[in-house]
Amino acid sequence: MRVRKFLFSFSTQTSFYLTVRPRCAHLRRQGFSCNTPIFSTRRTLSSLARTFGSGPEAKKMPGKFIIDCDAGVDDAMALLMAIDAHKRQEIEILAITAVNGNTQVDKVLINIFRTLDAGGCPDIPVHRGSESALIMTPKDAEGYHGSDGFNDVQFGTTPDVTRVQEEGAVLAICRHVRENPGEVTLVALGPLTNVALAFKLCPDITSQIKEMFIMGGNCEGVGNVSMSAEFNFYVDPEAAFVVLNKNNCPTYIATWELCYKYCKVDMDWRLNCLGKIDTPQAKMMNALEKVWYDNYSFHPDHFIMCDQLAMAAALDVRVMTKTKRHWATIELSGLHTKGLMVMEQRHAICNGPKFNSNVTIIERVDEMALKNLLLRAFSQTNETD
Ligand SMILES: [Ca+2]
Repeated sequence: MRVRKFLFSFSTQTSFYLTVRPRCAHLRRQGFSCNTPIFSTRRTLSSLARTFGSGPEAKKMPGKFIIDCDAGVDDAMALLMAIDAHKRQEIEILAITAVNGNTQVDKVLINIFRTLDAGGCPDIPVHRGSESALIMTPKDAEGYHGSDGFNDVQFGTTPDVTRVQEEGAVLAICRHVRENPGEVTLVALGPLTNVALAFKLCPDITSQIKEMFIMGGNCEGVGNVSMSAEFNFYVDPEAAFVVLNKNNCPTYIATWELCYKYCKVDMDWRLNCLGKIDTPQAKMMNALEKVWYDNYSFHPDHFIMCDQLAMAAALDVRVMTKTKRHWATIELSGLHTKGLMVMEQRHAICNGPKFNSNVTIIERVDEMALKNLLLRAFSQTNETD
């Protein structure tokens, strides 16, 4: 790498300005296109950390989180990871917003509150969001998490849902971002309906969000709910289209291929290491996932995680060991391809002077770092409340 310009200013806000020589093979592998400068903003420090790997400088600074989810079994585990970081004061969860997806939004709320209670953080604000997709909610996408989103496991108790905030999810997202410009990390773990509505209602926030981490879509055309579409983008493709075409902040995506193909934590570790922890949150997750282990044989030796991967990347940038920038959008009308994430891959365009990426695809994760975050989340005690 040859650095043409390198300017430091050590005042209260360290600025960082750097221009990278085109055709730098190292940066190209990391996802920077030719002629793409690295920005001279505070955001630059985290993007440089992502580019140049591990080390003390790569550790993510404490941040303010909004988590939009359709809980969902894997959402619950991702929430527990965030709750653990919240209790350690590594992050501050400003709000959790519920969206229709794995189940109806009112059941999503119940699952969120059950997870907060198990994690020992019952007072984190929760907001009710959209109860349907922007245009049409597909009816053939439900059921993998049972009718209630938590595999219909009977717990014998019902969480107090009167805690739900009066303010709706979309307004809460807009308000928090505007009150904390440049500081909010938005982690989206369900269909992107709430986020798209927030972008439409308050377009100024698209450039005020610090960064987004999304679980959704696919990078190799492999689907799960249909032959070519991943669940979250399939349920509300128009919302995914709006978000990817309106976003104006670093946007990281954990695709379905990362989940089932490129992240391979073995089931033995899930059952006999993570599964042996005896805490309320571990017991809850074990009960939820046991339904799958007893009834499905899909990749029996492979513990497939989805929302956990996006959350892990948001909590610790060192989780992402390989990323690549792309310009991506969503197929909205294909008979067999509706909801497919389509990425520009034409060589002449991707390497042209006007190429501008809108997403960063997480291609590989550090499985040890991921395991450590899960162990922390399952082992947390409630004594630090
Ligand atoms: Ca989810």
